[in-house]
Amino acid sequence: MVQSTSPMVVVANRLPFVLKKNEATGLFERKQSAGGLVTAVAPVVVETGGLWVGWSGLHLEGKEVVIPEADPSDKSPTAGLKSEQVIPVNIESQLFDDYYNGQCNATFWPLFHSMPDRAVFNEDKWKAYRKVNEEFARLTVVAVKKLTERNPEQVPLVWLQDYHLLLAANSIRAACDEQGLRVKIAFFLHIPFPSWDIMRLFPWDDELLQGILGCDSIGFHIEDYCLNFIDCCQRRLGCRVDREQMLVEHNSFTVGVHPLPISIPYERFCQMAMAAPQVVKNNEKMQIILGVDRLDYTKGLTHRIKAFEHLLEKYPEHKENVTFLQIAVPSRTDVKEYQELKENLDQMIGRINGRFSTPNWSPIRYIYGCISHDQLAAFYRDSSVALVTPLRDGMNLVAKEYVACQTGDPGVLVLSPFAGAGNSMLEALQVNPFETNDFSDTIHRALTMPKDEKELRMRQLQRRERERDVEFWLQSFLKSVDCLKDDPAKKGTM
Ligand code: GDG
Repeated sequence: MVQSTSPMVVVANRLPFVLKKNEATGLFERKQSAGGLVTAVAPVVVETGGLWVGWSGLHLEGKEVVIPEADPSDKSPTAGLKSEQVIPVNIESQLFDDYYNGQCNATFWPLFHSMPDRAVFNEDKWKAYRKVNEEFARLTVVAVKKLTERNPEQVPLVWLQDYHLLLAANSIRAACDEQGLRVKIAFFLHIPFPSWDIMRLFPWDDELLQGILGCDSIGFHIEDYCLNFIDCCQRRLGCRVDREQMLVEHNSFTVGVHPLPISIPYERFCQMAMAAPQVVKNNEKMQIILGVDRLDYTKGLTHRIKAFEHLLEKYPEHKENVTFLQIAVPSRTDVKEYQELKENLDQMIGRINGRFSTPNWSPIRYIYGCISHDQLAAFYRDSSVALVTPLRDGMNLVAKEYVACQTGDPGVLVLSPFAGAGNSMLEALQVNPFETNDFSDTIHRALTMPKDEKELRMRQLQRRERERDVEFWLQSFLKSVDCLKDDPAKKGTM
């Protein structure tokens, strides 16, 4: 296991588990939340006796959230996290809505994905965002104080996660300075960082950039996002920068910027794929083309369906021989744009199935919902082609999970260059999702690719992803903040 020299305080919008009320006892219980971040980071928090600060998912309007201990049967990565290691953030529901739906999802999500036409700029939401960030900062300082009292020799490492917490660093630092607490602050962004030309549209871009620069160390998935950030700091704030060393000088501090491509627990997916029962009907002739995404406009679902329709028009030999299976996980369902996207997809799929279906075959199977990890691993394993074709995506873990699950005859990964994953997964077939004709040709090429070529491409993808798994990511992060405990068994870092 990767070890840290400093106790870690993870600060994220959400706690690492979901709280559910047991109707029989009236008490809250922990339910696992399955994200890769939790799997990777929770063990380090447990091992360093650190803390996790985050919203509990509940609105108790002023009442305290009592965090339950883990159930003795809990085998999840958060099972070792005692209730005193969890600091819940409690925000009144209107303020939370303005911060989360208003600022995070209606402004930052589209803007950072370079879709400014969809972004809403509203000063009241920005004020709500500031306020909520201050509350997260206040509780983070409580965490730092707790850890310092326990061991004054160690400097706690605060790790802020994602676009929900862009402004927290400066408040944390100011309060720690005032109280004489030492602290190291790092930040990691899970979505892209856009170019200066997009970022400058945000009316409070200077405040936002200064907020991020309150950290000692800043991580993005890939070098392009790092360079975009550095460019913004230079052009908007006039900072001195070093693009080679990826350093930004701000208020006479030097901040390090690091490309840290996130990944998956590779071996876990591999084992799940080997153990999972068959979910796709065993039919030699039928090839499955798979899509797995949160239902989000950044994921390019309508472009993908359009390309699949064009495939059936241009290459009619695939009729009755391929099925496109799209799993779309419901997301932000109370937002109008997401509801419209769902209606649009329902209509497109209905129309295409009406147009091409025969008595024994429908071209598109569509699951609007969440399936279990075991089922997901089996779908990955049994599909001939995976379409990971977002219009813009920070990294995209589905591409990596698909590769890890190719434990039998390998399939083909079709990947958009607009996903961070496109930067390193070079043996995938790359396709621009906006170019429908080329997209259909690429799906055809994937469906008809010779076995040798599939194997060659997949083995290389697997070799890289196995080596650079989520532990490698965590290790690289700890190294970037100078907190990696020497471990003779450790793998090489980037
Ligand atoms: C953000 C960034 C970045 C999907 N369907 C089911 C299911 N999933 C799981 C997948 C995968 C995860 O959801 C989706 O991860 P992505 O990376 O594809 O996308 P975002 O949710 O947008 O994540 C992204 C990521 O943060 C990490 O930094 O890569 O760019 O946008 O793990 O397996 N899981 C289950 N059932 C499903 O039906 N259990």
